[in-house]
Amino acid sequence: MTVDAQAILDRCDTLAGESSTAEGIERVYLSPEHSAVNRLAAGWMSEVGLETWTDAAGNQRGRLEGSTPGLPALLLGSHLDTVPNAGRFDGILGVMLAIAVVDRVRASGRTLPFALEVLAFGDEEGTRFGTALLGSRAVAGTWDDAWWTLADASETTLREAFVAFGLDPERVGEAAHPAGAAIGYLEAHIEQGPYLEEADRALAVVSSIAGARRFAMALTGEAGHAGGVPFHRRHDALAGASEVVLAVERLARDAGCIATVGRLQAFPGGVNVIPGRVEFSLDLRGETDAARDAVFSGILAVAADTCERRGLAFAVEETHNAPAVVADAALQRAVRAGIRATWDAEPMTLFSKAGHDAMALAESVPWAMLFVRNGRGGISHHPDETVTVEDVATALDAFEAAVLAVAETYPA
Ligand code: HGY
Ligand code: MN
Ligand code: MN
Repeated sequence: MTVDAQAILDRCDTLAGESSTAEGIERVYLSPEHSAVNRLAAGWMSEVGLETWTDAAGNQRGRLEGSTPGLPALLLGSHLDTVPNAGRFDGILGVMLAIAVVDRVRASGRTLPFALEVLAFGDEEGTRFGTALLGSRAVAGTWDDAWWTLADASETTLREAFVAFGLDPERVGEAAHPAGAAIGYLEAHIEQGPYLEEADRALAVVSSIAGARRFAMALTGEAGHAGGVPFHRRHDALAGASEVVLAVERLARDAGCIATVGRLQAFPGGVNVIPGRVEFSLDLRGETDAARDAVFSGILAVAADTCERRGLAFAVEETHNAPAVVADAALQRAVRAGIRATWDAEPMTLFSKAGHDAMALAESVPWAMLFVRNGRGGISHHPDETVTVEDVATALDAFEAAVLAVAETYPA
């Protein structure tokens, strides 16, 4: 009996129990919870015949040889880390589907013209250190040593977190797959949007992923007495930031991009004190980098004008930048073939405004993605994230058929 859809959902529930918070799910890179889910994933990988290891960046990996040992691998995977108060399927479902596909291939007795590698990435979200895709960028060979000094909320640096997790920072490069060692990357992921549900479809192939940039912004004015300082003498950083936040929404919407201020803090934070400083985040995405960057220029112009009028100072630091990427045409065809194998004759295609590890892998290998319907309005980064066992079963059939479709056309 191979790993079926119900077993996949049960495993997502098991992993949901590995959280740093008593309420909700939060699991960040290089945490004890990350270590725990790596162990669980390694066990399930071993059960289906994968040789497992934790790589030099803390990703949990498994490999099943092809027709002869040492062949280049088709990579299958997603991530096991989460945002705060997460759902139980974002990333996790893709890793569990990848393991189940390997189980099906092995149980069928087929040997493929390539190896299969399952990758459970440790940091897609960037929740702990702000910069995202750290695990998958290590595998893609695009690690940036400037990241070592990134610090989390407790001032622990990435370098210190590596050592505490049992990793050697000097060896992070060993996580990268050597040139020619991977033929491509396929990722199955819950759709983080409403479009499959609206179309009453279970699956879609992803055409491209939005380019994303993240920033830490700050406005500095002058704290003061909430009663004693008349309006004309104020330099209220929160009133200024509020103008900028509304401009973020307006400019992104007008340009067909999407932007979010997810975190904002006013200092000193007294209810009877005019905020002297506000720090806030900006998450900005666009189908093209040019459209996204034009919105950013507009936001900077509004910030400059607001600061001029209100006597504020403005500071901005970029914390993440991942270019828009287009899925490989041949691998998209394989995913479409997989979807057709589930009696969906006209596979739906979606552009992903959500970021994925595929953006990092795109730097080194061709990629494609399979989206799985997310019930309840497509809500994600939220406990109400939902998939049905029927859709997971359909996704498993499609993902397996997509892998076999790659095998039929390989080497291209
Ligand atoms: O933010 C994103 O789009 C992804 O879920 N990390
Ligand atoms: Mn996410
Ligand atoms: Mn994700």
